[in-house]
Amino acid sequence: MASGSWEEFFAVHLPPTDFEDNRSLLKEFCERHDHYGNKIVLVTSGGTTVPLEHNTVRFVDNFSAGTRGSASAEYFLEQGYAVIFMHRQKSLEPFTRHFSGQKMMDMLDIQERGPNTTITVKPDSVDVLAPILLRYKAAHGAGAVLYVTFTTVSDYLWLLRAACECLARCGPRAMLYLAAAVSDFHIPKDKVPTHKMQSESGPPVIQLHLVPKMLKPLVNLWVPAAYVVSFKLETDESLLIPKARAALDKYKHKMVVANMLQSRHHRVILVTPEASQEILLTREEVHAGVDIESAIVSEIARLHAEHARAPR
Ligand code: 9Z3
Repeated sequence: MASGSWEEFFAVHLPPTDFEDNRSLLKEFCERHDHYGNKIVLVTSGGTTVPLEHNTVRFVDNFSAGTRGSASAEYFLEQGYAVIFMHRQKSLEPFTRHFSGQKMMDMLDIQERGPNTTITVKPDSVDVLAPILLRYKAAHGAGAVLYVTFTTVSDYLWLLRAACECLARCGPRAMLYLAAAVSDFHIPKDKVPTHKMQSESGPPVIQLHLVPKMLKPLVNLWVPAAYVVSFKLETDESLLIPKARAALDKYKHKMVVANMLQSRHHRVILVTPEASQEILLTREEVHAGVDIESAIVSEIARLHAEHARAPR
């Protein structure tokens, strides 16, 4: 077993405590939707943490709020997919993302009448809430969405492999849409102190190691027939397309969605082995609150349908 390999990672790092429960949920969900011949997508969303202590007080984190993943999950449901929404605990979720912060409170009215107090949705907020609530009820009522959560990069990788093992049975009807911002670096288990680091011990020297690349076994071994879409984030525009193309060459998957940190909510480039296609929102669309994920998902769903239809 090569040092730093994915096999070594799973041999050394223990699964999260809720792993078996999540595995059962994933298995049941995939079997059910496979039975009905449904399209099924795994959407990963949000950032991962890298704990600095086993009894974790401090950790390394990243910027991702889960906007991309949570919005995309809604559009996949609209496109008729069954959706596994694998997200960082406490990051944005489909449907409720529209009411994060104080927005929900501002939509409500209260009539205080002691034990007969009533709370109502303000009439002009009903127009906003009703369509979202209807879509939420329809998705949950149909059992079309499954939520599973991770926090650390290790939790994420365990869950990702388990989800892939369950999705494999769905063949080309399965899609992986890997929008989570997964740390490239971590601290191997044996280098992480058990207890909270003490300042009396002086400034800590922390060496991060590379997280093994999981895209290779994922594409080659875990879900070889699936339509795999990875994401590439850069802050230097000159690296964006070359790195997206390098990833496609290396892993031989179907698409890289390339985006820049600064413009990610209004511009992405869909890079495939054959072509690249920019999706750009106009200033008016941004002001009107259009989600770029609507266009991303409809184009990817179209390409996935072609892939699923192709003779093999
Ligand atoms: C993305 O590029 C996503 O689009 C974002 C979405 C994380 C930028 P938000 O959650 O942001 O809406 O705030 N995801 C993948 C980013 C990533 O970490 N990719 C790595 C890389 O580029 C590893 S696959 O090398």
